[in-house]
Amino acid sequence: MIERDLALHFSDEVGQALLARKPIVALESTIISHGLPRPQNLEVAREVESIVRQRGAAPATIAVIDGTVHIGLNNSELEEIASREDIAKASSRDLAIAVASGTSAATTVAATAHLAVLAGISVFATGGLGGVHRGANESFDESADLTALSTLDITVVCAGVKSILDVGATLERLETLAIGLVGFKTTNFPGFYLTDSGFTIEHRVEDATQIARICEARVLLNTNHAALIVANPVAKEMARALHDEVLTSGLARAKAAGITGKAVTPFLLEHFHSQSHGESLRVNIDIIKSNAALAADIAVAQRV
Ligand code: PSU
Ligand code: MN
Repeated sequence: MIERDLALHFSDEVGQALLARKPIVALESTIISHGLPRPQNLEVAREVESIVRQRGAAPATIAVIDGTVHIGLNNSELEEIASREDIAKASSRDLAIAVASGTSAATTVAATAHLAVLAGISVFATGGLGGVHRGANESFDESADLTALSTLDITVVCAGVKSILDVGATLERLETLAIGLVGFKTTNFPGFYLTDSGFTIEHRVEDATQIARICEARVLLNTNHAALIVANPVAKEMARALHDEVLTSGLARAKAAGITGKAVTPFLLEHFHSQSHGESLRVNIDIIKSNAALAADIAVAQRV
């Protein structure tokens, strides 16, 4: 049998934090390689890691580089993920194929959460979750993020889901899959670029300590077989009129171009970035920084 520590390569920082039982925050890499434009992607990835450190936790950005799963990236590895042309987008089903063939891949929420749990990390910060796409009743396009999170004991901080998705259907699927959901200081489910997607959620939490106590109760009640999602709205949302206009044109363009499968989400994100004159990028960066800070606070608030 392959030992866990032989299958995974830990950065010095994360390896030491695991041994010392110090707080750790997992960070996804698809947002770096496929979600943000260059060169800001590398800058943001570094800033996010430093925010996690300032709050007292170790950042563990997760990716597959030349067939090796990395839990925590050093400076040059982070640069590779941000700038190499051969970085694929890997969901959990793609991981073994990338490892066995020696290729490189950034990990989605599904793949990052899977590897974080394997590595013994229980808090994860991302930007937006994947979900049910509009028209999914015909296309069957539902992100593997949802089914992955239905089987993983991890707390995921995100800014809700983007309005490129069918938000209502995504919330219904979260309920069916028994994935926990709390709003951070709100009961309005955030719509990523927008603070309010128009959908209400049941539970509101006020601080990181309260979330850490919920995590403990989940263990006691054995309801921690599925993830807990913390929906954290961005402080200053995107201008609504611009958002709606770019969303409409993006959906139309994706349809006209016949974009399907794993290319849909990166296509729509790129459309937002190129058509919103920097506004979607500003919001996206704010989101990932704020989610990383909250995730670090949750990791620090957990009693070991
Ligand atoms: N949503 C965003 N930004 C992102 C993603 C989703 O607002 O960067 C990325 C995440 O890595 C997520 C993935 O896990 O896209 C979902 O892709 P798909 O819809 O193909 O499952
Ligand atoms: Mn999809």
